[in-house]
Amino acid sequence: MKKIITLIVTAAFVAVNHLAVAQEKTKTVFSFEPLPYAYDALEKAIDAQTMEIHYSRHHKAYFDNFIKAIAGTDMEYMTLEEIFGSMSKFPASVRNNGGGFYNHSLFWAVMSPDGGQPSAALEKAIVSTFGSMEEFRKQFEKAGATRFGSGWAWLSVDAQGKLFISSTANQDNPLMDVVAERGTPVLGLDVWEHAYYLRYQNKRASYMEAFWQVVNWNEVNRRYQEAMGAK
Ligand code: MN3
Repeated sequence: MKKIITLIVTAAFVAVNHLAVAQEKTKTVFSFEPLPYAYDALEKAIDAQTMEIHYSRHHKAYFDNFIKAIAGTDMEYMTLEEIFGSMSKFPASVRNNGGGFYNHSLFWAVMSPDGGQPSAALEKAIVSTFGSMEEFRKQFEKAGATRFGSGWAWLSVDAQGKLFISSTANQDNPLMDVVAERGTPVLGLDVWEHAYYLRYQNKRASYMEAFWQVVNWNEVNRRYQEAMGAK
């Protein structure tokens, strides 16, 4: 009898252990989300052809190459935030394509043809950090304008809950441990030439100025609130 009970207990233990391993080994679902508006929805700032090429070719290629780069590795079980937090341990293909996948997903979300206004909380934080909304826009545009070559301009929340503006090269972002100024991005602007060249040619400054007309403040407000809630 004792032997049978031991067997049952052992079997149950093995089963529970298997279940725990199976749960631990659930792959993360990375999905290529549809653009939340039509290609021509942001015409007042970005033309439809640029949007179509940018989303369906550039962004899609980053996504596909990221999925290939993590295939068969532990990264298939990690979130993007976890991967970025240990970015220095992983290959450049993951940094470039995982960054490209995340950055563009954020970029589409923080734009909209009708994006509302900064919330009272966000506007207060922007004014207390940068002096005024106007000064914030100026500093953000400067971060993009002074990025030599390709990269991004960001508004992020740091570990102390303070806003800061930064710029990263290529497809890096403030979540990565390889980046000097780290935080949670709430607004990002792609300043690669592919983001603006058809309409603006080499006039990056004009593109950045037009960007404010299509910022989805409702989404930026949501991301700001979420980042502050996590402090
Ligand atoms: Mn891009």
